[in-house]
Amino acid sequence: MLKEHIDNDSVIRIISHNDADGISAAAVIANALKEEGVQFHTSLIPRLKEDIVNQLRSEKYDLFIFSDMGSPFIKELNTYKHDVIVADHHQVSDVESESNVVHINPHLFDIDGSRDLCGAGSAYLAVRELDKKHLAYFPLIGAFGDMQGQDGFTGVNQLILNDAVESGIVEIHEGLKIVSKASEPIFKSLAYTFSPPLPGISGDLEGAQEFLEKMNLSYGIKFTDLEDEEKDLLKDALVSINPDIFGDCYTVPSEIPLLRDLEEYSYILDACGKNKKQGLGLSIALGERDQALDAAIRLQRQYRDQIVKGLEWIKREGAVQLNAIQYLYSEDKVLKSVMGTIASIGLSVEILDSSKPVIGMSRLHKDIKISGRTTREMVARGVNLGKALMDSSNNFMGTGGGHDIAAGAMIPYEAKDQFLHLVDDMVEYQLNND
Ligand SMILES: [Mn+2]
Repeated sequence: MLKEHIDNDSVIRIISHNDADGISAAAVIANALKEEGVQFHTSLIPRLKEDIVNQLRSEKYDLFIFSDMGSPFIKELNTYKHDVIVADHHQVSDVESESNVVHINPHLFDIDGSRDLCGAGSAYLAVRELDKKHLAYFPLIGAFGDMQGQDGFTGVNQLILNDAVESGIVEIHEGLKIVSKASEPIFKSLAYTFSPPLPGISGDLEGAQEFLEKMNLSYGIKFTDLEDEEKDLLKDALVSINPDIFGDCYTVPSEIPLLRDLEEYSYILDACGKNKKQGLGLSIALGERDQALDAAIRLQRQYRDQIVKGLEWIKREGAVQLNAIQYLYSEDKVLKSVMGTIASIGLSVEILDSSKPVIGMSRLHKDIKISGRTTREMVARGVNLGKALMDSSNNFMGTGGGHDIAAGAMIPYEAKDQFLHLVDDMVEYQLNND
């Protein structure tokens, strides 16, 4: 379908999610179309809702591409007069697509969409046949954005990695997986490394300084400026905290240093999206540098500071414990903006009890935005947060859903306590009936 539209000089509408995966999804499609000389118009939005789907219907484009979103709206898209491609990896409904809709989603093939393929991966599959293997690094960036690459790539992600390596765009080499090695003083590189987690160091600037001082390493210089034997000393000390800190790094050697590491690239896009500057992220992915990149790095610094503040808050206040879940609630502007992120990191750096899913709640006027996070161990024991948040929010006239390990919802403020108890009961039920 896409090839036909390219041959017919169609103008294409891309709608994608505004997070790192969604920006990467838009980037892989937009770069492919740009190379083919096709005109397109892109919007990056926080979530697709029925009114947006109905509004888009009247726009005069020949083809609509929804990426990292769209699967729940196949029924509506079937009634479009236009051609539509949906490249998503979120849970699907049981409505089958009509002939005007191409639906790409791992769940349709019993592939795990929370682990083995991301939205950018589905988007890549839509353009791959146009001889676009050199763009295969974007789906890997998207996978990192959705926390799929951190323990190595599996499933379809692994096949995409093979494309990327075969085409020569991506190289794999072993190294220390700490962030901003060449751009931040080393104590910040360590404190801003959340994945893999370094308990006592991740998110803790003082902890990172003390750790370095104990080894007589000066914490104010950059990792890249350390002597080789100092690097080895640091590596051994970090490996004893978390062996995963040394392992495969995925790089694009032809990129500038700041964007060379795929995982770091995803964090820069993430910082853009979280600060509502997703367009900036996409322009970088389309090749803009200089001022665009400076602005993105500034956003990233600010965002990292916010995460550190959030983690300090969790350490100070702790989560409120219910039977099967725990929750965080805040009306503070900074904390609200990083709630989902600090819930995830709080679990991984062990300042939150990992045996209970975390429900992060941020008050937005009359509503509460919910970010639910749990661990792979809890999912293996039966927890499905996507289902729990969808069913419980629907009960209070809210909306929700997502993946088993990470999900979101929006509910009216008045329903807060009842909602929490319902989610608590549902998770307890999931654990007892697996
Ligand atoms: Mn995604």
